[in-house]
Amino acid sequence: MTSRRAFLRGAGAAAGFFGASLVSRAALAALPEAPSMASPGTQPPLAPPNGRPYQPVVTLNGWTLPWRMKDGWKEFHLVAEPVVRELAPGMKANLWGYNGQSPGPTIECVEGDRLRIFVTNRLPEHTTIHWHGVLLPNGMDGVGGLTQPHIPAGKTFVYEFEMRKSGTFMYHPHADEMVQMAMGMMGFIVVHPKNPAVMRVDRDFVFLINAFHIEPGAYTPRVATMLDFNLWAWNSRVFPGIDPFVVRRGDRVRIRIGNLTMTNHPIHLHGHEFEVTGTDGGWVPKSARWPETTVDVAVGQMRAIEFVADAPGDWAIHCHKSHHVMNPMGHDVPTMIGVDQRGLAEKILRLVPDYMVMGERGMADMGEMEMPLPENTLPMMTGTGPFGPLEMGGMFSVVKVREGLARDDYRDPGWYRHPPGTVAYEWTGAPPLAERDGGVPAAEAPERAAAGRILRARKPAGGHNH
Ligand SMILES: [Cu+2]
Repeated sequence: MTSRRAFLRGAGAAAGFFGASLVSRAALAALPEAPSMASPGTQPPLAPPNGRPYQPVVTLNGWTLPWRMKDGWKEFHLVAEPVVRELAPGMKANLWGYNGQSPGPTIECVEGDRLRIFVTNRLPEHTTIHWHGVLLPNGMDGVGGLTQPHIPAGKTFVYEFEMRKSGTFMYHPHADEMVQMAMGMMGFIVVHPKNPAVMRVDRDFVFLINAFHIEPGAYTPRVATMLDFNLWAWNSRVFPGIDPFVVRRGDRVRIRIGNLTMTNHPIHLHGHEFEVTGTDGGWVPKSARWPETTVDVAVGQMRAIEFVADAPGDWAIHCHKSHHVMNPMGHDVPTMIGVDQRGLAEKILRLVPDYMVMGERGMADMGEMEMPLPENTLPMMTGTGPFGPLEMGGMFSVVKVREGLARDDYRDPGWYRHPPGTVAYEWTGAPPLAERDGGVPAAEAPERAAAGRILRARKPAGGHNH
């Protein structure tokens, strides 16, 4: 133990002397392997190969970091490094993350486990890792300058602590925080209860809410943005790049949602009621839960929601801030609803032959048109469902509830096939009567007919006022 630490310090010093590119030929032999992930797709849950058993989580568009057991410690190796992350098909971003992706891999362990986490810094600047919500010795808390020296570029530091309680926590730098989090550095920590029967669910998903500011055509986020982010992401993915949550009808489902952006996100699930069963402070006692369909996840919070997936179908799950279910858009879009642009368009078309009249009837047109875009950006409102354009972007996905899936089957089952007669349909009878024209027969709706007469009576009076 002591000799091992001395060895690591020695290796670190040598690496510093030879430069970052030589880090660790020697040290790597002693360090646990640092697996790297090349795919932005949701990886199958990692069944624990050793230690206490548990039901593993599924990281949305992510993965769980393998570990090795050594002398009673679970040893993990995180590598902080620049990564290229596909945010959705058609757009890649130069981010900073861990082990090949942003966010970093999920760290899973069990209450009572002793963790030794090696953190190698391959960034061009120093970093640290703070273990948000974990109860640990002060010197392991990862606040650069306060509880430890920063991890210089090219060096590896070791964190050691025991997981005193189960729950859902997050990790992120506490060093040049605004830049490093704007670049995508964050990850989840799931500590499973010692007794697998406690808080047991059938499917357990995790994702972090994050946000980026990348100008259309650019690849690297702006790092000084405070509010004006234009890519609202779940695990560094935006719709239509976010995988669905595939669940079996009757499953008890948990979704753990952490927010490391700079604003709150009201996450709304369709077709089901859920309860908040956990926060980054721990599990919520049963007596303190109530039914919800929207949970507001404030800045720096985690909320675990649970529901029984009893309704088959494709159920939307999304942030309820409507500008968070859009991809990059100009904020200068004027309200054109009801504005007759015909005269204007004619004049502009003489100068700009490709000019398109937009917004006159709302912005749905934009979801249908595939307009030419700059390289490496995404349409503002996009995606196609079984019935047409979805007109979404950003923080939107679908919970797909299906009959009879295998326990561990998370493959996308395709769109839901609605039983005949269960889809909203067009009325093809007589056209509705225009009540303002006095068309509502008094016998059918006397109060509405009366209202119509009042409207007509008032109109001339209003006109004289001007
Ligand atoms: Cu939001």
